[in-house]
Amino acid sequence: MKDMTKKCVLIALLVFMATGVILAEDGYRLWLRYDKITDSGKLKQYREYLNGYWLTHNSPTMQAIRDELKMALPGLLGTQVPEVSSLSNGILIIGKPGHPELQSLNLTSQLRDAGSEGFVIASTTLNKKKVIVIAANEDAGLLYGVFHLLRLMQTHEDIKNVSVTSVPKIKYRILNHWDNLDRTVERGYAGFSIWDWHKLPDYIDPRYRDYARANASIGINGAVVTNVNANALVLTPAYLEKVAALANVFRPYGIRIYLTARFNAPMELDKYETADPLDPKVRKWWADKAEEIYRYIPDFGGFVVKANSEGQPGPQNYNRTHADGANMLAEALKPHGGIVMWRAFVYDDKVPDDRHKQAYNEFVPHDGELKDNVLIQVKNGAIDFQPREPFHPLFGAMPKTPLMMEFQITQEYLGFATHLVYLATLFKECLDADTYAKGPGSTVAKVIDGSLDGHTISGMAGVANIGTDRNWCGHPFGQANWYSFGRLAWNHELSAEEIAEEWIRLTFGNDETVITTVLPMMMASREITVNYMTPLGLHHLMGRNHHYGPGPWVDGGRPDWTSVYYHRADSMGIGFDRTTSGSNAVGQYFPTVAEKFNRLETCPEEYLLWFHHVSWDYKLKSGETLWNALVRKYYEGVDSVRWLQRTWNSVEGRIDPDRFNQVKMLLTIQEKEAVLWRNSCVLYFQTFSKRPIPEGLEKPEHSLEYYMKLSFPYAPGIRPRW
Ligand code: BDP
Repeated sequence: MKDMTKKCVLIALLVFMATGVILAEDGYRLWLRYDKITDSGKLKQYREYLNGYWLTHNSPTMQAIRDELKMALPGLLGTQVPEVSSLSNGILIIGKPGHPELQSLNLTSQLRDAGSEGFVIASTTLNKKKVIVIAANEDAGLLYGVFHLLRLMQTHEDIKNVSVTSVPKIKYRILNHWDNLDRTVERGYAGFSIWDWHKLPDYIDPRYRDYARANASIGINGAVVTNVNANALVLTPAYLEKVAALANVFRPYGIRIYLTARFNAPMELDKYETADPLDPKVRKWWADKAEEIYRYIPDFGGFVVKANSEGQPGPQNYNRTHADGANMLAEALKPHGGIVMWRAFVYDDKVPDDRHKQAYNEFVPHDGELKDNVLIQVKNGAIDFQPREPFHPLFGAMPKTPLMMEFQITQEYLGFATHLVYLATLFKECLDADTYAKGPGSTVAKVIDGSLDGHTISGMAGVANIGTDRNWCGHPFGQANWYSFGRLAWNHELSAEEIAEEWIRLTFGNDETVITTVLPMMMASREITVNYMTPLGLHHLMGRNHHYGPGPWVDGGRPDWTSVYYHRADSMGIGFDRTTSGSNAVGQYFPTVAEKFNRLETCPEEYLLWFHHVSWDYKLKSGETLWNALVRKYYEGVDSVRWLQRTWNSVEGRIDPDRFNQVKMLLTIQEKEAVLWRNSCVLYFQTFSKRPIPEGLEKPEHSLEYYMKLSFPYAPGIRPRW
C-alpha cells in the first residue's frame, strides 16, 4: 500500500513536471490568485472569523458569490470552509439589511446612500455570536462586498475590526473593447478577441466567466464588446443571439452588455436610402431595433457611437448635428432604460487649423440639447491618448451635459504590450487636474462623477487591453492597468500608489522586498516612457498607421495625421503655438488655466511644447537650453529603462520564474525600443537645431537615415483597412 502511494505521488510529480500545469504561474488568474495566506498570524485570524459562510437568500448573483467563496476560501485558508444556513459563531453572513437576522444591526440607515452597488462590511456581534457581515441593498453590492473582503485577506489586512462602507462614485464603469467580429482587435496587443463569435451562442468559453469575475472584483459593471469603428452586422438577429449568450454569462456578475451602433445601419442592413436622424422612418427603424435588442437582452445597457470621425458615418452626413444623432438613439433606448455614450472624439475630413480645438467647437454649442440618457464620452486629452496630454478642454465646459471619461488602457501610444508602463499615474493626473470651471477645486474627477454640476448619471470608460493571450493583457504589468482603471472608476480618490501596492500584493504576493522594489518601478514608469518618447509636451511622434515606434519625420498626406503638424520643428525652435497669438487653443480653458498655459514662464514644463513654439536656446528653469534639456530627457528615459531592468533583476528568486523571466525579456525589448525612440528623435530634431548632443552622452549607433528606413509592416493592432 505504501509503495502504491509512493508510485502515485511519483506519477503525479512526473505529470506535473512534464506539463507544468499545476505550478506554472502564467498570469491567467490575474489578481484573483487565492494562494494560501503566508502570514501565520493572519491565517489564524482569518480562520477564526471564517469557519463558515451563510448566504441568506438565493439568486444567480448569490450563486456567483457561492462559487467564488468555494474557490477562494479553501485556497486562502488551506482548509475547507462549509456553507452554513443559520447563525453561528465565527461565520461570514452575506445578506440584505432587511433580513430578520440582520435587522438589529440597523444597516438600513448605513446603506441609505449606498444605492444598488454599495456595501457595508462589518465585524460585529449578533445574538452573542461573533460574525462578519456583508450587507447591501442589492445582490450586486453583496458581490462587490465579497470581493472586497477577499482582497483584504489577500493583502493581509486585519479583519478583526473590519468596518467598511463603500459606494461607487461613478455609475457606469465600462470597458470598451475595440474588438472586431473577425476577432482582430484594433489597437490590441494581447492576441485575438476573447469573444469567439463563430462558436457563440452554443459554445461558452470558460474565459467569459473569468472575465466577468475579474471585472466584478474591481467594480466594472459594463462591457462594450464591439469596436467603435462599428460593424452593423452585430445588430442582426444572428449576432444578437450571440451577444445575448454573453450577456447571460455576465448578468450574475453585475455586468451589462453594450454595443457600438453604426450610424448608417438602417442603410447597410435594410437598404434604407438615408440614415438622417430626423427622418421618421429612420427613427422608427432604431426604435424597432432597440425593441428587438431588448427582446434578446432584457438588461441591455445601450450604445456607444463614433460618428463623423475618421470616416465613420454620422448625422453630419445629413447636415444634422451630433445632438440630433444622439437624441434619436436616446429616444429609441429610453423606454427600455438604455443609455447612449456619444463620443466626442470627432474630426471630419476637413483639416482643422488645430485638431486640439475641434471637439470643443463641435460640442459646446449643443450643451443643454441632449436627452437625459445621453453621456458625451470624452478622451482624457484633446488629441488622442498620447503619453502625456493636458486635460481635455471640454471638461467643465458643458455643465448641462454629463460628460464621461474615456481612458485608453491598451497602450497604443505607450509601447504596446511590450513596455512596462503603469497608467494609473496618467489617469490620476487627468482626474486631479483642476478645470477651474466653478473656481478652484473644480477637478476633472468632479466633472465626470457628476458632483460639480449635479448630474445623476456619470461614467468612465477604458479601452481594454484584453485578448486571448494566456495572461489576458500581453505584459504581466498590463494587468495593473486594467486593475487600476476599475479601482479608479469605483473610487477616483484612491491614489495611484495605493492601487499599485494593492495590485503587487495580489499579483506577486506580500513579500515586502518585492513591494518596496516593484512599487517605485511602477510609479516612475509612465514618466520614463514620456521621457524617451515625447518629453516636454511633444506629442504625436509615432510611426504612421501602426503607431509603433518613433516617426517624428512622418509628413505628407492629411496634415493632422502627420508628426510634423504637431511638433513644428524648424531652425528657430520646436513646438505647437497654441497660445493666444497662435491657434488659441488655450482660449478653450477657463481663464486661470488658460493664462497659466498661455505664458511661457508659467506653462508647466511638461506641457511646454504642447502650447508653445520655443526657441532652441530658450533657458528652462534648470538653466539649461531647450535643446540640451530635450536631449537630456531622451537620454534620461533610456537610462531609466536600464534602471528598471536592474531593479527588476534584484527580485529574482522572490517572484516565480515564469513571470520573472517574462518581464525580464520584455524589459530587454523595452530598452531596445527606448534607444530607438531616443536616437531617432534626437537625430531628427538635430537636423533643425543644428546643435551638438551634449558632452558625455553616448552617441547614437546609427545615422538618421538608418532609423528612417526601418519598417514594421506587421506591427500588431493596426486597423485592417488603413
Ligand atoms: C485612435 C486609434 C484608432 C481609433 C480612434 C478612436 O488609432 O484606431 O479608432 O483612436 O478612438 O487613437 O476612435
